[in-house]
Amino acid sequence: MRTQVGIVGSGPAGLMLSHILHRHGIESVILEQRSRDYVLGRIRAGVLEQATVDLLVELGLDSRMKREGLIHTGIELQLDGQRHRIDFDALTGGRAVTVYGQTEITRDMMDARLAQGGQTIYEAEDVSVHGIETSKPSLRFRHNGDSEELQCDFIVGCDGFHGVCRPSFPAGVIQNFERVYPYGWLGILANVAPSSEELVYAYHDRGFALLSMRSTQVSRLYIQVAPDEDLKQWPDDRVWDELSIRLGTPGWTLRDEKSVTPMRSFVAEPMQHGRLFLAGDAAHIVPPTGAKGLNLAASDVKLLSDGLISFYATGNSAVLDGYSRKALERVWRAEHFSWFMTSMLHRTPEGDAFERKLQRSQLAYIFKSRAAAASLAENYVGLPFD
Ligand code: RFL
Ligand code: PHB
Repeated sequence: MRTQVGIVGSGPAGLMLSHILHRHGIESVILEQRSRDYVLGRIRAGVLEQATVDLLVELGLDSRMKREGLIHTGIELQLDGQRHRIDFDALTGGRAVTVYGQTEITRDMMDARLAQGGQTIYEAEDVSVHGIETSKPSLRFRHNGDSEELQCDFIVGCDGFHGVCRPSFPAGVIQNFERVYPYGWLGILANVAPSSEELVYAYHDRGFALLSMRSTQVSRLYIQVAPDEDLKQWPDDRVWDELSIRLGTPGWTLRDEKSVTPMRSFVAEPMQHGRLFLAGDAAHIVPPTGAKGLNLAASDVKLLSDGLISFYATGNSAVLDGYSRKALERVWRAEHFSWFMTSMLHRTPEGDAFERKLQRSQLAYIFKSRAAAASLAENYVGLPFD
C-alpha cells in the first residue's frame, strides 16, 4: 500500500489533518488501533475555541455544530459559594467559545471521511514506524491477521499520549518536560438540564468542582479526587452529595459510566524528526482545567497542514521545517494557562494554609481587576492561530 501522508490515530488530530489534506488534493491513510465504535464511545473534551470552530467551518464540518453547539460568552468562577462571571464578550472584544462534545466532532469528521471515500483502517494492530530518516518512511501493522506495509512520503503521529510514534524517535532526539499533579477528576454525565447557563469553575475547601454541559438537557460534571481514586468508593449518592456541597447543584440522574482522569502537564520537544511529525496529545498533554487539549490538537494540525500543503505545491520544505518551533510557541502558552488554572483552583492534598491564601488572593484579584480578568479571558477563548 502507498499513500502520501500516513496518519497514526483517528482522534480529532488525525481526522482533522486528513480532512485538510484531502481538501488540498493530498492523499492520506489513517491507521487506528481501536474500532470506530470504541473511538466514538470515549467522552472527552467539550469546549472549542473560536479558532477551532473557524477551522471546522472552513472544512465544511460545521452543519451539526451550528445547530447543536452552544455559544458561551463567559464562564463563572466560584469562591465561597459566590459566583463571579468572566465576561468574554466585554473583555476580549466579542470573542466566545462553543460547547460541542469531542465525541460529536469526531462523529461528524468520521462521517464526512466516509462520504469522501477517505481510507481509515480500524483495528490496525502492532503499528510500527520505519525509515523516518529516509525520504520513504513506512508504517507496518497487522490487520485481520495479515501483515501489511503502508509506504508514505511523511508519517504523522496523531496517536495520543500512549501512542507508538513519539517512542519511535531515535534515542536522544526528544527532551521531555513533565509535571504530574497529585489529583484527578471524577467525571460524570447526567441527564439533567445544566443548572447554570455558563460553565462554573468552583474553588472549594473540599476540592475543585466543574459544572459543564453537552446540551441544554445534558450536564457534564467533574469533582477533584485522588489521581488513583477507587470508583467503588463513589456510589451515585456520594457523587450527588459532593456536587451539591461544592457546586450547589440540584438532583440529577446518572447517564453513563463514571471515570477518573489523572492530570498531568507534558511536552515533548521537538515535534519532528526526519519524516515523522507529532501532533496533538502525541506530543503534549495539558490538565483539562483550561479546556485546551482538543484546541491544541486543532492548532497543531493547522500549522502542520500549512507545511505539507506548501511542500506538495512547491517542493520546498521551509514551512514544514518551521512546524515544531511554531507549534511549540502555542503549546507552551496553553501549558502555562492550563497549569495556572489548575494550580489556582485545586486543593493540593498536602497543601498548606499559605497555598490556600495565595489561591484565594489570586481569585479575588481576578474578580476585582479588569486586567487580570481580561488575561484569563484572552487565554480561555484562545489566541489566534497566527
Ligand atoms: P486522541 O484523541 O487521544 O486520539 C489518539 C488516537 O490514536 C489511537 N492510537 C493508536 N492508533 C494506532 N496505533 C497505535 N499504537 C495507537 N495508539 C493510540 C487512539 O486509539 C486514538 O483514537 O488524541 P488527539 O487526536 O491528539 O486529540 C486530543 C484530545 O483527545 C485531547 O487533548 C482531549 O480530549 C484531552 N482531554 C480533555 N480535554 C479537555 O479539554 N476536556 C476534557 O474533559 C478532557 N477529558 C481528555 C479527557 C483526554 C483523556 N485521555 C487522553 C486520557 C479525558 C481523557 C480520558
Ligand atoms: C467538559 O465539558 O468536558 C469540559 C469543559 C471545560 C473544561 C474541561 C472539560 O475545562
